[in-house]
Amino acid sequence: PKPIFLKDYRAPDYLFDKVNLTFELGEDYTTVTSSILVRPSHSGGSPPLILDGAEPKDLELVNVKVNGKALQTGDFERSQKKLTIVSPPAEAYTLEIETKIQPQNNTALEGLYKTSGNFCTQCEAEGFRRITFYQDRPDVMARYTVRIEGDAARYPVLLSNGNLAEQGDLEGGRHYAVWEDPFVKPCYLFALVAGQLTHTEDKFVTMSGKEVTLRIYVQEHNKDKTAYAMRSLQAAMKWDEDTFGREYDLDLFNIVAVDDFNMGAMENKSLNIFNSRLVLATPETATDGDYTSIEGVVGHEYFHNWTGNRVTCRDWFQLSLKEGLTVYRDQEFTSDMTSRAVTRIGDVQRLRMAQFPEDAGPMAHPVRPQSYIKMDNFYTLTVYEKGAEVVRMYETLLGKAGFRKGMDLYFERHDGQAVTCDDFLAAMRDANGADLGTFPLWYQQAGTPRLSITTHYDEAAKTFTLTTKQEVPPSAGQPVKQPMLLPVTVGLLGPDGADLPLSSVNGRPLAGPDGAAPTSTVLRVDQAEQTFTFDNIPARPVPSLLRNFSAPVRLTSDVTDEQLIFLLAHDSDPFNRWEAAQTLARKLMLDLVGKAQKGDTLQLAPAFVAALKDVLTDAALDKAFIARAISLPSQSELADMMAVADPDAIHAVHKFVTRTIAAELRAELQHAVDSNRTRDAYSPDTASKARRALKNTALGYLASLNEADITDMALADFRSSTNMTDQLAALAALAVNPGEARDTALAEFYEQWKGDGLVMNKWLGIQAASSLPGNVAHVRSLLEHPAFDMKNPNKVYALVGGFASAAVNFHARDGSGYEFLAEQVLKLDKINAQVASRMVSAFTRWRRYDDDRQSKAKAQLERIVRTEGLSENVYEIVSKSLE
Ligand code: HT7
Ligand code: ZN
Repeated sequence: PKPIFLKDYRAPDYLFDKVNLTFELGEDYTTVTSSILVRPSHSGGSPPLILDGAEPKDLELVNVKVNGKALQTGDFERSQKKLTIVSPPAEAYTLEIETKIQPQNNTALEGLYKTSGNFCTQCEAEGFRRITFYQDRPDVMARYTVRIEGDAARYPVLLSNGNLAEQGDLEGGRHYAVWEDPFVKPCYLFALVAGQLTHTEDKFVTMSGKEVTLRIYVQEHNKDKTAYAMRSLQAAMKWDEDTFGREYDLDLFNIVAVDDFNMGAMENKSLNIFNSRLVLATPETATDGDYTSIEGVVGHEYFHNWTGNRVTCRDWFQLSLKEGLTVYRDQEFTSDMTSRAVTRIGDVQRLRMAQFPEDAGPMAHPVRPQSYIKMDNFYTLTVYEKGAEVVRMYETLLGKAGFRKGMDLYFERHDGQAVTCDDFLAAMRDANGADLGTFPLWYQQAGTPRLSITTHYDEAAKTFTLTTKQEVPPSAGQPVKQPMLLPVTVGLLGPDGADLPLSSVNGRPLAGPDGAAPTSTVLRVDQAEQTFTFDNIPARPVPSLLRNFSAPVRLTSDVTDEQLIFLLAHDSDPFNRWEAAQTLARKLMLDLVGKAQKGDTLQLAPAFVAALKDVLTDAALDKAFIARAISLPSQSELADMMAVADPDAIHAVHKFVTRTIAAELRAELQHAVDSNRTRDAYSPDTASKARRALKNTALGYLASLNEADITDMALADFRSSTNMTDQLAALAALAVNPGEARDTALAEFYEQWKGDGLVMNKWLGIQAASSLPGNVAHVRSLLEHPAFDMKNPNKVYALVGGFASAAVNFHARDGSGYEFLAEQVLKLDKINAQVASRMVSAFTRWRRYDDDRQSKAKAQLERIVRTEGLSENVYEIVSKSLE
């Protein structure tokens, strides 16, 4: 397979002004007729028109006409994945193409496919070419009219983008609907849904007084599970008006929930299609985490209406233009709806746990990648989460008001266009007259910058100096990198823990919005080495560095353990309070890992336990914050920080530290459980979620002690809980230790929930991710369980993905975990290449392990890459991993 390069981008020779699509839905096949008004984009010659398509087995060409006249052999060429109109007219013309497809056999879940008997589409990134031949690229934007015809009994609901223009009955029990979308769009935003669905309806009155009808379509048995998604949608519409002045632009907004979906959701114009796990929620079946995800993802897809749909990407290399920006927007939405500090902590945790490793592995790529084989492989944490951090850095550099000015100019300049990340940067820069220096490098250089900061206090001069050094590590194809502009937010704490006023840095006076000296300032770190000296610092301060995680870097500093404990107790920046505990925990645990590897006895620093106790018992703190602050860094985060990752030693240390904390803070943890249990009816409000988060974190600690009274308590909680958050937390606590209670709880949970596919995914996930020795055999047996289905992505993510996320068993010394994953990847690849490539990605970090594990993982990667008929998706990940 050949890569596609950003540097080869060329504007299309032909534009499509208007597209009429007709779908005749059938059981054996579906006929698609497209009629496109084609216009040459420039004068001078009429080069061949090359259209993208799928292989003949997935897309049958019936006929092609130009201006109503059928083309003869020789006038067009159909190759494996293209249709070429050899000599098209030099003036505007109508191109008509008829194709036949078999959605019922489409297990790849891209293009038009069937899920639970209903038709549905997924066209991003390049799925439209499985429906008909087209210039399948985002810079070809057209107005669409869509006519859908189908059996009225089987498919009573017929939906597409835009407004319903017409509907009626046809002969033979069939009916039709015609949808018109007044906005131009690329084909990746096209959508069609047809089937037996019911809907709930509400409305939203926009800031200009327009009434918008909101509908959520689900299967009949899920009708009572849409209330939270509907509320989230209304909140998102209001938030986008209040925060960015963006109003919804049609009279109807539809969401459809489907069970079989490769990703989370899709922002098709006015017809969002969602994985059902991100729509359906009742207190009994969805956890607090699910509720938070639903609100965030409903918001995310809605926000795409402006950042993605009204202004879209010129090409797929610019994906972060819409995704990084929209993730930033959904993070801000969640912050405003819930707790800003806790949201930021969660977002940074995810970045560190998953994006940092990606940025240090063989698939490392810039936020704007420079090449790809399969675009689906670039819907990555780097493009999404690091991309959001890049957007956040504009906000940090320009201030909230400056960022809003930049957004306004971006929409003013580019509404209705397909643009690039450079256009976004230019809008931010021009709206503020800003000097963004080396900031564009964030779009070009892969890898997480390493920032080290050393400090010096000059008692006599009353100055405090920070010396910064930054380095961007080499990555595939980028051996040498330049320093980038990093906004580093800093505060200095005085001896009483209060922020010191910062009157000047490097001789430049500082002033906050009110003219007074601020207590935080943003340093522009853009050289390999720099110094920043603060004047008028009366006593040696404790520095609070990189407040709110103001740049996505790996920070090291000379801040001592005692200073970290001080920051944990006093920092006015809540993110850095949490970060202080994490930094300390990471240091202590990595040190213990070294000891465990040598077989030394392990001891946990009493000062650390005491600091955690202070947090745990501080009644003034937000309970959700406490839950986060007492949680240990994840095992994958620790592995990522080691020269040679040792999953067994990390697991042993994690277990040891957890148990030691549980034993030493037993009374406080028990109190946290008892005092936060409630008989109140479930509510997903922030305070109630915080209470449950603290209770369940404390329960997790206590369960690690594996004592009979705690097991009895967890089992009683499991049986008496009235919501899924508490029930699943109790099940997870019981599942940590092998034995009767574990088996009983898993069996009871299965009996209670076997009729609910989404809940069963949680049951599969808990078992799959277990660290109990030899779990691979159990996971293998679950492949045959009725609760599992290889064709359903959610189930694969729960069982196969869950297994690969649990380091001890996936990296089992005997190689059984690697063998298991390779087998599943090869099976899956025949069914759904996108899902297979997500699963095979667990192998990408194989070089981080010891020689023995490396050779076993490599053998499996070689086995995969040698396999005949491997998809491009899996090939790209595996071949890059082996490079
Ligand atoms: N923009 C959407 C991306 C998406 C997708 C991409 C590839 C394959 C399947 C997919 N389903 C949805 C989702 C989003 O970021 O909003
Ligand atoms: Zn998105």
